[in-house]
Amino acid sequence: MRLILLGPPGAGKGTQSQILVERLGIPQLSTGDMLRAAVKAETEIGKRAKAVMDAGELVSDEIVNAIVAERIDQADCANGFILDGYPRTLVQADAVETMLSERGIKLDAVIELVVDDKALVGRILNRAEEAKAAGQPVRKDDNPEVFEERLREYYKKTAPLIGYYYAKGQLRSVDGMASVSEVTGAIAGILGK
Ligand code: B4P
Repeated sequence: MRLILLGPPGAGKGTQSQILVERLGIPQLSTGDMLRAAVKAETEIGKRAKAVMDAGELVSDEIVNAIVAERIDQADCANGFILDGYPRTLVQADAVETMLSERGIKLDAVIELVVDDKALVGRILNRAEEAKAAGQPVRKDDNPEVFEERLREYYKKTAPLIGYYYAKGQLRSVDGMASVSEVTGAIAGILGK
């Protein structure tokens, strides 16, 4: 099973991916998590990505494509994977196609989580509040100003992927405004799992 989860920031891609990992027994490949790990470890990629992520912009296609290409060749991806937050640009979508065809594998589904902008901001601010209350670090990009930029980037660079996958007949849309378990149920229905 090879899946792409598509949607604006805060739509629940990470939340659903974590649940699907358990259900499907395949790994979650979150480019956001991979980049945050690189920032934390202060690798070369991390140093280049930090300011871009803190500003709510997208990290370069070159960097992101390289980390995903390396990751999907690892043993735990042999039976499938969930791409969470990748691809996010048309250049990345082309890269996915090349990566898969070079390895003789194909996508099973592209699932779009549809959530309105107001709810997205609420979720992001809520996550920041919860982290603060639990004494955990708050993500630098989880604040109203940076979130606005993340949303702008989404509409400019990522939203065109909806038409791209629709035209290929691969897009399935799910109401991401529903509860976490209802969203999971809708995804499971699409996947027949
Ligand atoms: P990501 O880490 O992908 O962050 P995200 O879009 O905010 O996450 P997501 O949609 O997964 O939301 P979540 O489930 O956490 O990206 C961060 C940054 O990394 C980007 O801005 C960019 O700089 C960089 N980056 C990552 N990938 C890249 C790429 N491919 N190319 C270039 N740059 C890239 O949910 C958010 C909140 O909502 C949580 O608190 C959750 O509990 C809540 N929630 C989830 N589902 C809910 C529901 N159904 N109802 C109510 N609340 C819900």
